[in-house]
Amino acid sequence: MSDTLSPIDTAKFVAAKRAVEFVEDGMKLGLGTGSTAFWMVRLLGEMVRNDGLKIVGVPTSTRTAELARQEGIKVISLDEAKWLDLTIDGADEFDAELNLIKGGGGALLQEKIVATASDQMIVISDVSKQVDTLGAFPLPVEVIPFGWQTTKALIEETLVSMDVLGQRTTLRMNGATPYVTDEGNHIIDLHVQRIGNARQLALILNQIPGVVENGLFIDICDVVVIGHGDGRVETH
Ligand code: ABF
Repeated sequence: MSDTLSPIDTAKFVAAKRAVEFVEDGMKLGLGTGSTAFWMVRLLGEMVRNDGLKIVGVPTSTRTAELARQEGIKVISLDEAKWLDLTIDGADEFDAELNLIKGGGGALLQEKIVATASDQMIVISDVSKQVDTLGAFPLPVEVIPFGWQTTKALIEETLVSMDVLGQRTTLRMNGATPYVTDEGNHIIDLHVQRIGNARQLALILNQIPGVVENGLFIDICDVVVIGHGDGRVETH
């Protein structure tokens, strides 16, 4: 599967390969979304088909559910699983405290619910996602469709009033029409550049009426497995 990969795909592959070493027979797994997580799903599929690995998976998006079923992984709902042993997922950024920005793939709501309902969360990532301070990647915020443009204005007003790092915060819907999530909600991207207090921002955002969830994962990730283009892998 990994013979002629580009450096970036090599990094994602080796991170996924290390992460699936944590998977044991009988586990109930949260299956992440994104290109790195998709390597993990494919590797688990091989283990199910070739080694008889017995697992069930709760996907964090419809596209992960489709891939998992194609790979022969038994897919169940989170309500059927009730609780998970381990979630393996990607990220858009991670810092030294293993706090994350996630949701660039538009799946942050299911990802955060599934990761929180797990005994352990492992993030798999290429080294380019490692940052000193979160924020260079636009922070996705999921809002309900009702009055979403007003909610966007409320978010901007709140961020300016709390003077997020004293920098002009720009909000942008990705593209002319908002991205619609699996739940039919919209995603607003916060271009803050540097988030000085991610914990505070995460709490304040979710107090704003109309906001469903945001892409800051604080105190949720337990381990980050970092892949490099030369095949090296490190675990933090
Ligand atoms: C998903 O993985 C999203 O939360 C995040 O945006 C994405 C990262 O994608 P990739 O692995 O393709 O870089 O969990």
